Amino acid sequence: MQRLEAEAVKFFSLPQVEKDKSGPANPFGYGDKRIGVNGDVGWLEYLLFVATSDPLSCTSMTACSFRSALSEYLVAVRKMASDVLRSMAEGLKIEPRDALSKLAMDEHSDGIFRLNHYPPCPPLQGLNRSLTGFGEHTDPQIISILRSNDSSGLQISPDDGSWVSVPPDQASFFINVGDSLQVLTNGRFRSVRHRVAANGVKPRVSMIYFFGPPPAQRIAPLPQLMGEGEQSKYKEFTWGEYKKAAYRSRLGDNRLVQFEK
Ligand code: GA4
Repeated sequence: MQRLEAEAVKFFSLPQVEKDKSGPANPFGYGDKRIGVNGDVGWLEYLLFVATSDPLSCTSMTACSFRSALSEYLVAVRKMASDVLRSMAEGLKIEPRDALSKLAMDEHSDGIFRLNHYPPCPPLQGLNRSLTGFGEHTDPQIISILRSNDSSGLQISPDDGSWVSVPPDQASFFINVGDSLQVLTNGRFRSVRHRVAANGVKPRVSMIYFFGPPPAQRIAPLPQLMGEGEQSKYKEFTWGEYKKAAYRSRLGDNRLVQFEK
């Protein structure tokens, strides 16, 4: 965690021309303020990677130390996600216990890794508002595992429309339920809207692994979880179809609503 954070800080402190050589993120690579391809912006810069299970190759020494820290982190975070999903299956009394974890751990599963850097934002003198670091949204995948440095900003929205700050803790992981897990559990686990408020003082660095299933995976409530007579709340779709629709949407859109019955 610390090595990867240090490598990320090193990368983000490179001159802009150097960072631009790894971008623009479309959708993968280095991105500066633009989020996705549909006009969303935030007060951050980031690196987005497709997180495959293949070892990553590297061309220079700097790239090598970054990539080795990244591969090591990815191996460990995948193991953690598998354990978390197993515990969730246990909590839901689903058999087999790997019913959820195998979707995210399959060799064809669609993982994305994101390193975000939120620089301190300029004071908004006279304006009674703050800049948005990363606008409110839900994650389309199954679960996301976030770890940040000791800097605040992450907020979640319970159903009543309020916003609650998640206290920063660099020794903890924040596990977020994504849209796909909401469907797989027929709404028992809820995909949570979250956002990052820009901070005027301390730079925030976060690393997030988004666990997506294989593209051909059908996303529907697990039959072993359904009660007698319980109907699916959602129309049928595959992860590939959902992801395609998600990437055409704006960040803050409710992406599940068009799949609700
Ligand atoms: C939100 C969750 C992940 O950060 C992400 C984001 C993706 C992107 O940054 O390219 C999206 C966003 C996220 C959902 C809607 C689309 C796609 C930006 C955007 C406007 C990597 C993901 O998988 O979906």
